[in-house]
Amino acid sequence: MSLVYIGLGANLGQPQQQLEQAFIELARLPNSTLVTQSSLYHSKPVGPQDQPDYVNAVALLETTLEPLALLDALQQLEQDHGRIRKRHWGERTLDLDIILIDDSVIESERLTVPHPFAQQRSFVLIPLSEINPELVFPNGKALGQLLTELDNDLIRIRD
Ligand code: A4P
Ligand code: MG
Repeated sequence: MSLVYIGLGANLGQPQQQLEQAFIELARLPNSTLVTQSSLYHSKPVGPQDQPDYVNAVALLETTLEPLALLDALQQLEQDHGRIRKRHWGERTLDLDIILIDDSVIESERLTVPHPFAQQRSFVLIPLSEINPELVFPNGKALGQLLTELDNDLIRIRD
């Protein structure tokens, strides 16, 4: 049984609805339980600036799926959302990134965990801190410390 943090992002179509739907689908993954979901946040695009703002969130999943089986399942969900990937760091209908799997460090062809950019991205760290403010990354960096080094440029979407 692993605890997995998943980053959700969308900036095409109806981003907010895409993420609400994605939470429902994550809860239905085989051998998995959706433990918690963060609030949704508006964030400015990181990468190319000529794309719409994003809606971002983080989910905590408990699962017995192996990491690559989980990646397959998440990529299938992205496909089901009609994801079109135009360019690196560019716009998308749904992006599901594996942020952390327990304290695991994975560096394989298809999967890098922790997600290589998670520690620099407020749109990952702020929702993460809502779920687990005490979290420490496998490299020993505390989430609380990382947050002090970043601008809080997110706007929380009220229910
Ligand atoms: N892959 C490796 N490690 C992982 C992992 N931990 N989780 C591989 C998920 N996938 C992982 O991903 C390309 C390949 O990465 C996958 O096939 C998988 O085998 P992708 O999402 O299909 O491709 P991409 O979009 O070209 O790149 P990437 O690196 O995933 O982009 P990011 O890092 O997801 O960034 N700005 C805001 N405000 N909010 C956002 O959510 N997102 C991006 C995309 C850019 N700017 C953003 C946001
Ligand atoms: Mg991705």
